[in-house]
Amino acid sequence: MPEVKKWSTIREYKEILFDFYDGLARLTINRPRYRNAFTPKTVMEMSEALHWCREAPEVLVVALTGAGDKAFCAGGDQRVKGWGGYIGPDGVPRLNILEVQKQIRSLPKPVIAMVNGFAIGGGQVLQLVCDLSIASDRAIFGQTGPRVGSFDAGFGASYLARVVGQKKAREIWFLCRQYSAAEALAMGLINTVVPPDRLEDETIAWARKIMLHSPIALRMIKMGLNAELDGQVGLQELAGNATMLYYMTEEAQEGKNAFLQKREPNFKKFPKFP
Ligand code: S0N
Repeated sequence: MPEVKKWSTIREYKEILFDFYDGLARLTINRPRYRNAFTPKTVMEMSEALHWCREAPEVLVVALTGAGDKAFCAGGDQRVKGWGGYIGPDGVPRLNILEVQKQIRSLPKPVIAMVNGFAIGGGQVLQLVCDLSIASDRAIFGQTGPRVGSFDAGFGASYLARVVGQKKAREIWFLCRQYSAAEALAMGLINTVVPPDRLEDETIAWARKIMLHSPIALRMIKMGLNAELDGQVGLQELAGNATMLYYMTEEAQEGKNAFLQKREPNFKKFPKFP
């Protein structure tokens, strides 16, 4: 019997869908008319949803996808691109997708890109910064920046090069070609390829497998994998997680308790591992 999935809406938004099922939060860019290109408003909604995922203990894994069967995301909406960035309803030019990229990397839970179609431009970078990528065999990947007057020289270039190698990253950006899911898999850009009708089930299966594992081990390994690439910020994230673990020890509690009880701390009683 095929599993009946009862996705429940977490919150209503204008340009994204945000729902939950069995430990998995699903964030869907919901602009299929424009191949799920994002506007500043889409990005603000994504950012709020990701923040919610960070806070919610019931969310163990996050999936990012696009509405419909044609596109994951076609990058920034070129129709609202103005001087200095993408112009939202407030008239302010923004490149706020960069904040969302950082949020995905610092979220202490695995994020899986469920790539159902075109992942182009900033959409390709979005799938890239996710921890894992599962693609439909109809998915297409590529950058268009140099053709349409934009570029992402941050994660979109340097992290891409770490993932697929310098030569391939330069090819992707300089030639602005499109690559099939099979080609993306061969270059290590994604983790697996499935038929379109298997995409959701496969993502849920991967998420469930992850959910069996220690959340703290997962967050520490994610931060460790990021740390070297993200420089001081990566180190700060890793250190912050280490601090959280330290605060869970009696040794850390002893320091705080001694201060509050106006006595000298006794750290001698704690084990010293080699
Ligand atoms: C995705 C493509 C290949 C799909 O082709 P297909 O299936 O033939 O559909 P189309 O007929 O082309 O599209 C259907 C309708 O959707 C509209 N549309 C598609 N993509 C966009 C888009 N990005 N913006 C606005 N509209 C879009 C089409 O116009 C069409 O509408 P109608 O029916 O009215 O004609 C193909 O659509 C395609 O190539 N799309 C453009 C992809 C692209 O160039 N994206 C932008 C690339 N740049 C970025 O994403 C940069 C953003 C960014 O992340 C960033 C990061 C760091 C620093 C700077 C930036 C930055 O913003 O510059």
